[in-house]
Amino acid sequence: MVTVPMASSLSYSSINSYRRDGFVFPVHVLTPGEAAAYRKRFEAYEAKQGGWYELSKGQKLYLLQTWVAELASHAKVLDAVEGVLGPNVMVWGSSLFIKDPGEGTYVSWHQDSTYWGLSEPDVVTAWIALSAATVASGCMKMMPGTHKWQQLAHVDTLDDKNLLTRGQEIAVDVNDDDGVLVELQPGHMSLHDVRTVHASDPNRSTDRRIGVAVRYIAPHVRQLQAENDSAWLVRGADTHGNFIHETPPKHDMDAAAVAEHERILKLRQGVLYKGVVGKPAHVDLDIS
Ligand SMILES: O=C(O)CCC(=O)C(=O)O
Repeated sequence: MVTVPMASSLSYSSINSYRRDGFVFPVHVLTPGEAAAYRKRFEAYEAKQGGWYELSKGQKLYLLQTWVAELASHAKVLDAVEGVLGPNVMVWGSSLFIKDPGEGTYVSWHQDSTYWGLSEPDVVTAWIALSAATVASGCMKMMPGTHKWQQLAHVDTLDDKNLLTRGQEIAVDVNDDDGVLVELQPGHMSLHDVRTVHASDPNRSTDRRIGVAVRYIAPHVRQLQAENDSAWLVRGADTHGNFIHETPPKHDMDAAAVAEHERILKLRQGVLYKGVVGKPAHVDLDIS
């Protein structure tokens, strides 16, 4: 039995599931109409930008795009995150996970913690669906209980169909059939622990699969691989001062935000690609 933090919207049984399995879903955070409006804003950004894949796989877009900042600090998202992380919550990162029908992109079995350089597993991802994530469209698959394992060894595949930064894959065999299929309707989200082993298959449906993954940390977490890491305080207080504070943009792509995003992304890429052999084609910044 666990106690539910006062402000959390998650029930006892949802928090128990998260603690037992390392993930919980579906959590209803947006109405279908709100999800459709966010999708429209994403697709307008994409059209203007010439593709979401630019700007390093859409990492930390909450520093450039107000719609991502709104999602990352959305009260309903934070009410649920608080249930598993506690009252003080910082956004450490965000990524877009888009799979277009027929393009064959996928995500290999991995633990998020592998290259993030973070000191503790008090890190949770909110994966917010802006279109239907189904078995056909390649929803995520989670291995229950694997968040209790230690950090596993991974190999970098650098496969360009793999949506992960280094195409990293766990170096142990898992039985695909043991994975729980995390199907989500637009406006629903899942929460998963930074050590939970997960993956996803290619999109074989006729619509795009659009997910916004926001990475939240508790303030006592530290960055072990870099001097100057940064995060955005979205709830409660920064009780430890381990991260430089970020601020979201006033307007989409405002000039100061673009410069700051580039500076911060370069530091972050130094962490995510540390020790990688061969620079992946999608890394658009000089990380040397
Ligand atoms: O979107 C996917 O299929 C995988 C996402 C993922 O690996 C993550 O959010 O940690």
